Amino acid sequence: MNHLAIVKIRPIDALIIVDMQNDFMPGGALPVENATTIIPTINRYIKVFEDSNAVIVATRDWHPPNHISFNIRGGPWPPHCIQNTKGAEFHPLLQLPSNTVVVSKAVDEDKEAYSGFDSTELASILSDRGVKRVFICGVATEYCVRATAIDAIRLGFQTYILIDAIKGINRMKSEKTINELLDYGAIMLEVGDLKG
Ligand code: VGL
Ligand code: ZN
Repeated sequence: MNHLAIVKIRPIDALIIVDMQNDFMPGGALPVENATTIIPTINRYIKVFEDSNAVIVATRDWHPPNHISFNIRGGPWPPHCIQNTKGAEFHPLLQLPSNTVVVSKAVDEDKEAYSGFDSTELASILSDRGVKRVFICGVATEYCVRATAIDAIRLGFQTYILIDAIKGINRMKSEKTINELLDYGAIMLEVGDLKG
């Protein structure tokens, strides 16, 4: 961001695209305002990581119809990202390569899971591939991006937040999240800071 450094992407880096699903886009069941505006930038990141033979992960919220986070069960959210529905599909303009690692989370009807690492194979997939650094983008900044980043840091990955490719639900909470993640040791990057 300060253009003090250019980060060169290597095969042992991973791009983690968080929850870029129809239900989180404008018109969806749980829309994040302006979420589609980050898609062209995410596609630029995808191109850089693909050209560098790096790992590309897409997480998805993948709830059963009676998930504990839904209002009908006393949770905070309207029903969203229900398994095998249109709303749970990735946005059609997202240019995911065919070898993208898709990680489904919050699949247990009695357990909320905001982090892509929570009860998934993500940590072992990354360590199997020798990944040391993760680069996180997607939605929502203060929920699933936040939780995924905190877990990544705790697991020992050098963690970069792609600041021009995240969107939050609440602006103040999102800003607070950025400061919190900086305190935890995350590094903020934008697409111009990367080199393929
Ligand atoms: C998310 C709210 C509910 C997210 C998922 O992807 O940030 N937010 N479920
Ligand atoms: Zn959810």
